[in-house]
Amino acid sequence: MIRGNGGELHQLAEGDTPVMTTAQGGPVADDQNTLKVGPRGPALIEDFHFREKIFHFDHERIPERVVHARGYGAHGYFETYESLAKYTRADLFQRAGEKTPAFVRFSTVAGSEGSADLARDVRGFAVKIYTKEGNWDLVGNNIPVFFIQDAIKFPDVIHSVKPEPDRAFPQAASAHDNFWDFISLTPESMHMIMWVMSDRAIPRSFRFMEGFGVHTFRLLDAKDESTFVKFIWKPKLGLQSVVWNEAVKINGADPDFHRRDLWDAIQSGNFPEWELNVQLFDQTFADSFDFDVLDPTKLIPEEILKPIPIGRLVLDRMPDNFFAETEQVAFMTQNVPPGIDFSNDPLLQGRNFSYLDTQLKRLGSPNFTHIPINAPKCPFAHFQQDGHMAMRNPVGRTNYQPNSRGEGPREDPARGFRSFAEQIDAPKVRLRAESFADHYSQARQFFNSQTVPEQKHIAMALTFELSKVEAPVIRERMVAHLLNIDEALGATVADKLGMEKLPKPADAAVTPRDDLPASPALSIIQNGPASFKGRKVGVLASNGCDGKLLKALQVAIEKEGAVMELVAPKVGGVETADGTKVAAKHMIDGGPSVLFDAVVLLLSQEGAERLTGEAAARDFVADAFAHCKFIGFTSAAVPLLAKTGVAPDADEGLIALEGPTSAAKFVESCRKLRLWAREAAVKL
Ligand code: HDD
Repeated sequence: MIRGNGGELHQLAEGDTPVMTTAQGGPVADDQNTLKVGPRGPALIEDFHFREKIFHFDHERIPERVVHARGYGAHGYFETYESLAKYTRADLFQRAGEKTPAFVRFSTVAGSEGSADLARDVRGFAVKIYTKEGNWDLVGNNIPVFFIQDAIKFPDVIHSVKPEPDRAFPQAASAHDNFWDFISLTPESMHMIMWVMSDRAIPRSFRFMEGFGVHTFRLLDAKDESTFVKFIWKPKLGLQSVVWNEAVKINGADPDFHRRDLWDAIQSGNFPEWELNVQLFDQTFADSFDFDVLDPTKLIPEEILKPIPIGRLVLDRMPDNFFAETEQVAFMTQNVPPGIDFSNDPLLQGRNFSYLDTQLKRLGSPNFTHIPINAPKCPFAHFQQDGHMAMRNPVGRTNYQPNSRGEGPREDPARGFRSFAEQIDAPKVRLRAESFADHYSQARQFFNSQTVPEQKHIAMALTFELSKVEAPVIRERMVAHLLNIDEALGATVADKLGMEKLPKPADAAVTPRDDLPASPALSIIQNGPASFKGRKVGVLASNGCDGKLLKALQVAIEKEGAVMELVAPKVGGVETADGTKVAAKHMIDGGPSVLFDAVVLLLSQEGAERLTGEAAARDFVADAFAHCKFIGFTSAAVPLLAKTGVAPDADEGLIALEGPTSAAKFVESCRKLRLWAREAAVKL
C-alpha cells in the first residue's frame, strides 16, 4: 500500500481492505474494465483512471546503471572498534563501540540488470555509511586493483567488455573479441586480468568475498596531518568461490543465486559481517615501496603492510522495496566526510567527476539526495533549491549568503571539510608517470601466490575465454603477455588453444621482476573459513530413507551454523522408514547439486534403484563429484554412485554414513569445503 506523507487518507477499521485510489487520491470504483461505449467498445479517452495507470506503468523504468547494472543491497551498520583520532578527525572513527547506519550494494559490472549472478566478472562492493558529518561512500570492488590507470580509458574498457555493438552479444561475458582485443593492447590491465581469470571472479556468495577501496586515500587528523590509507573489507565467514563448470550450471539452475543467498541469510537472522581493515603508511613508506601508491593497478601486499581491523560492518535488514532503495541508491566516490581525503590517483580523480554526473542521468534530477536512501541522516542545511521533484525547499525569505538578516546556515572552517594542502609544482601535461610503467611484476606475484588448483583454474579460464576469440592475432597477443607473467602459464594456454608455436614475449617497458615473494593473502584457498558456517548441504532423500540419520544430519549441520535443504523426487517430500513425512525444499530437477556446498545421498534401496534411472539424479552425483564436493552416502546409495562412475571409496571426500555419529563426522569433513586433491582425477 502507498501511504501519503500526511498519513492515511482513508481511515480504516482493523481488518478493512483499503479503498484503491488514483494517484490523485480519488477512490476507484472499477479497476477491471476500461470505460467503453457499450460492453464491446470502443474505449473512451475520458477514462482518467485507465490513462493515469498506463501512463505511470509506461514510465516505471529508469536508465540502468551503465556499469554495475545488476546489484543487490542490504541495510546494516558499521561499528567502530577503537578511536582512530590519532590518524583522522572523521567523526565515525572517534568513539569505540559507536554504530553508524550503513547500506551496501553488491553488483556485477558488465551484465544488464536481468543478467545471471554467476558471470565471470568483478563484483562491486559499494558501502554508504551515514555518518554524523555526512555520507561516506566507499565504492569498491572485490578485487584490489583495476584494469586501467587513467579514468580517460574507462569508456573504452567498458565498451570492450559490454555486448559488441553490431550484434548485441555476448551478454555479461568477457569471452569475446572486443574485450580481449582491448586488453591485449593494454598491458597495464595484466595484473587485473590475473584476478579476473582467477576464482575471485566467480564467488560462491557475496558473504564470502573481500572488498577493496582500491585507491590510496588520505586520513587527516585534527591538525590536517596526513596518513595514506588503503581500505579492505574482510568477510568473517572466510573466502570461497565456485569452479567455472559449476558457475555455468548455477546460472541455469538459479540465475539469482547470489541474491537469494543474501536474502535467505539475512531473513533467517544469519547476518553477514565484514571487518574493515586499513593499511596505513606515510610518505617515507610510499617513497620506498616497489611501486607507485597512486597507481590503481598495484596493491600493497598484506605481508609488507599488515592490515589493521578498525571496525565491523553487519548487514541485518533487507530493503522494504528493491526499486526505492537498491535501484535508486546513488554512490559517489566524492562523498567523503571531513578527515578522509583523496589521493592524486588519476583513476580516483576521474571517478570523482563521473559518479555525480551519472546520478543525474539515472535519477533524472539534481534532487536525488531527497530520496530517502540517499539523504544524509545527520542535520543538513544549504541553499540549493527547486528543480525537478524538489521535496525540501528553504523556508523564509532568505536563500543566499551573505545576508544582513543573520539568517540561514554559514560555513564553519573549524568543523567543515578541508582538503590536504599538498604542495604541487609541476607542468601541465598529458603524461603517464614512469613509476606506473611496470605492468607484469605484480601480475606474476599474484600468480605465484596461488595454490596449484588455483593456478590451474586461471589457465583454464584464460583458455576458455580466448577460445571464444575469433581472431588468432588477438589470442597470440594475449599469450605474448602471459609469457611475461609466467612462461609455463603462457605455454599451457597456447597448447590448449592449439597454437602451433609460441609467440615472442610482449615487449615490456620494465623487465618483469621475479624477486617479489609470494603473498599467501592473495589466495582464496589459503584464506578459507575454519568452519562450515554459513554453507549449505543438499540432502537427496527417497521414501524409506533412514529418518534417524536425517535428524542427526540436521542437528549436526545446524550446530555448525550451516543450512540443510532436502531434495526429493517429489517436492511434497518423503516418508522415512519410520513413517515420518518430511517436506522437501526442491524436487530433484529443481535442486541440482551445484546449489550446495556438500551433498548427502540418503536413499533406501528402492529409492536408489529408481533414481539410478533418472538423469537429474545421476547429474546430481556426477557434478558434486566433479566439483570436488564432499559426498555423504548411505550404503543403499552405492548403485547410484556406481551408475555415475564414482567408486564409494574413490577418495576421502566420499563418506559412508553409518549410524548417527557419522553425521557429525561428515559435517566436520565439510569444513575443508572442497577436496582439491580430487581435481586431477576428474579433469574438470
Ligand atoms: Fe565505477 C558504478 C566501483 C572505476 C564510473 N563503480 C560503480 C559501482 C561500483 C564501482 C561498485 C556500483 C555502485 C552501485 O552499486 O550503485 N568503479 C568502481 C571501482 C573502480 C571504478 C572499484 C576502480 C577502482 N567507475 C570507475 C571509473 C569510472 C567509473 C574509472 C569513470 C571514469 N562507476 C562509474 C559510474 C557508475 C559506476 C558510471 C555507474 C552507475 C553509478 O556509477 O552509479 O559513474
